[in-house]
Amino acid sequence: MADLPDAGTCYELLARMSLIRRFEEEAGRQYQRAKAGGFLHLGIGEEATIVGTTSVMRDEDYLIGTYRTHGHAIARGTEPKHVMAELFGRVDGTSGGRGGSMHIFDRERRFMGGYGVVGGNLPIAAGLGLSSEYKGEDAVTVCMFGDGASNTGNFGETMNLAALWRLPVFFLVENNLYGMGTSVERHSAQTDLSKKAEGYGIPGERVDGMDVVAVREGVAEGIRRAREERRPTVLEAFTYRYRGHSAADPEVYREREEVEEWREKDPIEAFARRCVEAGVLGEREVEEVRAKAEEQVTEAVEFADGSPEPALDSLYENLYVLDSAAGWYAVDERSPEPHRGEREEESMPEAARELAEAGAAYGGRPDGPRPQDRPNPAEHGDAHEGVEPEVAEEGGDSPVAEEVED
Ligand SMILES: Cc1ncc(C[n+]2csc(CCOP(=O)(O)OP(=O)(O)O)c2C)c(N)n1
Ligand SMILES: [Mg+2]
Repeated sequence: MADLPDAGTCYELLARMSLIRRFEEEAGRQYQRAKAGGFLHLGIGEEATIVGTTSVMRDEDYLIGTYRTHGHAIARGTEPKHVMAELFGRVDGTSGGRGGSMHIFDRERRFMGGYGVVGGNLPIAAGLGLSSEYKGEDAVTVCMFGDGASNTGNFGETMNLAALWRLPVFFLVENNLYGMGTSVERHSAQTDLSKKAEGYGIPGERVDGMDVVAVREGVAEGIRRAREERRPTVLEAFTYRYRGHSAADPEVYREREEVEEWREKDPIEAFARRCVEAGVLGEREVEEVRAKAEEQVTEAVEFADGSPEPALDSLYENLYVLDSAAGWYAVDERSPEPHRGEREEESMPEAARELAEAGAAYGGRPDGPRPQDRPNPAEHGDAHEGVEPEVAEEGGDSPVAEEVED
């Protein structure tokens, strides 16, 4: 068993894990009260994997995760009140209330999200690694994803480029034994997930994801390899979510006894016990950590509740890209003439107008019209007005039309 770090670090690890646990318990409660909308995926039980990982990252390093990332943001230093406000869909949320639970984001702390598409964060991690490489930065990108995500095409494509281009990326598989209701044995031909990138020459290790100290050690080595040797690693951390996949999960795929067994290995209880038995922390400190977490989460709920809803006329803001990535994007495949909401191209330079006429959509420019100055399609009827929807001819065999009728 890996040695305990110094008392200050132990205190900090316990405090972070306890805060995340308390936060998520409360998030679940607020969801049931309909204060938080959309989907809600809790990582209760996975705190040692999360905190063990972030605790050995530098401020300059990037982190990107999945849709189960309230804890990851808090572990990176995002204030719980801003995460709670995001769950509540309020303006003080990390994404101004637009992302909700699945899209927590904090650019300042280099937490690059919350990502809803399973495996979709992997290529983005490679991109972040490539940008660090390109800019000659020392930063490492840590990419965390689930066991289920290791089956996606993105996994192979990302591993290939990460190895080929020697990107400073570290991959951590949060193996909680299930992808929704499907166990690893039933969803992955190779059940040793640490071996899944072996063919690309990427080394893999396995670690007890319920042991925060073990995770720290494994991750520290992987990050070192990425930073110094420019070589990626896959670390598979065995962990467990005590709650369902999302808030709406009847959990028919696992036995109650299995959950109980894993509860015995509760990463927070186990670590607190170990610290006390080793004389590194006192009972009083463990109690203090709990009380502080309680206090912070109560404050977070009050803050989120007091934060305003986004204004209705801001509905069309921030739809495309950040100001720093201005440009034209070929996303409009409707018809070449300008549509409602795109009138600003009248004041655009010739090149931009040509792009618009060729069917590109305006993605925002720092010196261009602000989104709120554009006509609001909601006030003027359907933004797609004038475009005939594709309708199956009578007697036609459109499967879509049939499905609708069913
Ligand atoms: C590309 C894609 N396919 C399917 C889904 C639906 N889906 C959401 S979560 C999930 C399971 C993923 O499991 P895993 O990667 O193990 O992560 P965990 O939820 O266990 O943290 C699936 C299939 C999705 N969001 N994206
Ligand atoms: Mg999983």
